[in-house]
Amino acid sequence: MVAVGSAAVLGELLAGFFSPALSPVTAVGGAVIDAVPPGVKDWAVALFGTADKVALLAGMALVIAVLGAVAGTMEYRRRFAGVALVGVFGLVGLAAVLTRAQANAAAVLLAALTAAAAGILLRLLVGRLGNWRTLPPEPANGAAPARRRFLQALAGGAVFTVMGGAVAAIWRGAAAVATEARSRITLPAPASPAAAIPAGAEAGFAGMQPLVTPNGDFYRIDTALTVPVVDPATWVLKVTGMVEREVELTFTDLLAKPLTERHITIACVSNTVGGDLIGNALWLGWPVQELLELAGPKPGADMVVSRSVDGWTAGTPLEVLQDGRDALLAVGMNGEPLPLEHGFPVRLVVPGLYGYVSATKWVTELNITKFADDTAYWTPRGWSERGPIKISSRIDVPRTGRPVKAGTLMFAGVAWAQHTGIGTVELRVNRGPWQRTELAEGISPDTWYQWKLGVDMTEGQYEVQVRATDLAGEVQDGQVRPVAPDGATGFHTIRVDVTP
Ligand SMILES: Nc1nc2c(c(=O)[nH]1)N[C@H]1C(S)=C(S)[C@@H](COP(=O)(O)O)O[C@H]1N2
Ligand SMILES: [Mo]
Repeated sequence: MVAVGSAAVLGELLAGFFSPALSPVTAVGGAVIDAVPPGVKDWAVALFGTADKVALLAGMALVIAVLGAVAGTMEYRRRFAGVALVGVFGLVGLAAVLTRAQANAAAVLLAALTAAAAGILLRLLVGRLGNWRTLPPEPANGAAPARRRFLQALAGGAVFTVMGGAVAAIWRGAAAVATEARSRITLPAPASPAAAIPAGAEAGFAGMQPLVTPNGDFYRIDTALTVPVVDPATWVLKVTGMVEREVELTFTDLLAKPLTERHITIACVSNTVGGDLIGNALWLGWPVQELLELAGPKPGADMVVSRSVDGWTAGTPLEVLQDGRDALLAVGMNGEPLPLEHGFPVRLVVPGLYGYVSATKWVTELNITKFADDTAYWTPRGWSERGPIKISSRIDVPRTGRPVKAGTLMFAGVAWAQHTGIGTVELRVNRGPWQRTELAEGISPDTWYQWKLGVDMTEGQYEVQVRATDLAGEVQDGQVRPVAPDGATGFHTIRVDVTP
């Protein structure tokens, strides 16, 4: 029981640390909830009422304890018999994780790790128990007696299970408050709905990413070791600093505002050429400009430092937030309240700026100030004060290094120049002439655009590059530069092996 309990607690602690969505216990519990017939569910709700989830968790703890006891007895009788039983349960757990909507590689890895830890700890503890029975009571070489070594390991595991379990439970409880609150939120209809996605904006090739990135696949970047948990009931946003009037806004205030809904592609400054730290979502939020009008920035102010509940900050040029673009105080992402990892309950989204200077998640303060007087989180750490997104493009199809058959090869990918929009995308083979690709109609200049081109190719090895030009006529920079201090440049280059 100690071995299996320690492993389960370890899994929960790791999940608490990285993301509540990774919890193996939550995944298995969720799978149980989905799997039980409606009759049993009704019965459980009738019996336990709102304590039904606690009852389920207690039930799972009981199953884990019984599993541990049985596996321990088997392992003591026959080496690896108990480990095998734990392995079988581990596989069942893995299957449960795979049925979850949030299932991803990290969740599967964590579940596998938990099961492996259970098996290893079981063997270790039972091994020591066996030594106690077989080794002489007082070893001649002066080592600790086997009995004491077993009891020490057992006590250590038990203490870890209890103390770690308490920490994990507190973490889970905090995350549960936000998760519950999130599930009760009904987002208002936008006063200004997003334009319909033009037919043909999505090429739909295998291997391409969808035009609108599902929340579960959206890249996540932040400095938060554990996802900040914010209860919308107590959330407030303060507008402070160089303003005529300080403003305080609650979540209820915010939802009552006329909201705007827009597709906006956000990107990370750490995205390497050809990388995937970029995603496009349908955001719902209140224009930051309207909030700024309420506060009335004083003359001389030129920066808005947005602060997260965990202290992280971004510095955004004030003029960018006032020039009429759809900079949003966002509450919704793809038709749902923001996921916890993406800033629940409120974050900023600013078309045209890298995330580190604009996209503050779990935002709680906007301080109106001057670039000369303040610096945001990443500025003293080697990143530029200003972070406009650079024109960029990517080849998604075919994948680099994967052999393809000679004939007409389809190339496809995305290009972005947020807030200006993409004018043309061109491809070149072996540094030959640039060939114009077929550019899909974009959703708006604030999003990425898809492109494609068929090229006749015979057997051989080729280097293929892509470059974009924005609607203002500016051509993507081909000079290879690293991500620091203000975003990578260079053409995405792939190698294509054409077989006969
Ligand atoms: N609170 C907070 N907000 C943050 C960050 C952070 O570290 N902390 N990182 C920013 C960076 S660098 C990026 S690229 C975007 C990523 O947003 P996403 O995780 O929703 O994709 O969030 C921004 N907002
Ligand atoms: Mo970023």
